[in-house]
Amino acid sequence: MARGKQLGRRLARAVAAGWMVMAGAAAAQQEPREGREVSSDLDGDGVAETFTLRLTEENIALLDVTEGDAPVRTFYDVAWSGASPGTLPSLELAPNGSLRILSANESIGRERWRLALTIAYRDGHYRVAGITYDWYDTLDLSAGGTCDVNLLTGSGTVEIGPQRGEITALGGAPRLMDWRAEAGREGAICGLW
Ligand SMILES: [Ca+2]
Repeated sequence: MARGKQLGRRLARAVAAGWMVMAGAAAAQQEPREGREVSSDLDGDGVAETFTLRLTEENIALLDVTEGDAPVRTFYDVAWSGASPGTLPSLELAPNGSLRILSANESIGRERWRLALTIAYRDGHYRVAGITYDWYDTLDLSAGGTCDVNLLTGSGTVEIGPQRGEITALGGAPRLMDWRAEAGREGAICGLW
């Protein structure tokens, strides 16, 4: 019952934050291809951009974008980065060619998590088109959950323990230039904090 109350509180907060909550269905998962550098023509001009993840000493990851030999842009703080295996961010391409920025803590403390940002190009900007956030507690296996939201359509699901809720995200897909990993925006989107 504690899990149900916990989910209820979280979903109530999601409603308070301007989200709609309904009984829900599953979201599709995508198969990864990992790396620190990937190429894809996200802006659709016929030439693939190269996306390179750069780790800093400040525990943040930068994303360099180039096309041909020309720099396009650097995005700052696109992902949290630790210093040990299980905490290092990476890039992959989704089957449809979208970029995914992966970060995680799978090695430190009991509160573990994984976050995938799906990046797409819409209306002249690289945008966070979707998020998938998973969390678990190594000492309390019932405390985990998953949240998957398509920010282009606004539809998503939150699962906590055996319970599932469908959420609708308002506000659209934020520009990647406005995203800051340290802000923990995924939790707000998912109604978790
Ligand atoms: Ca291009």
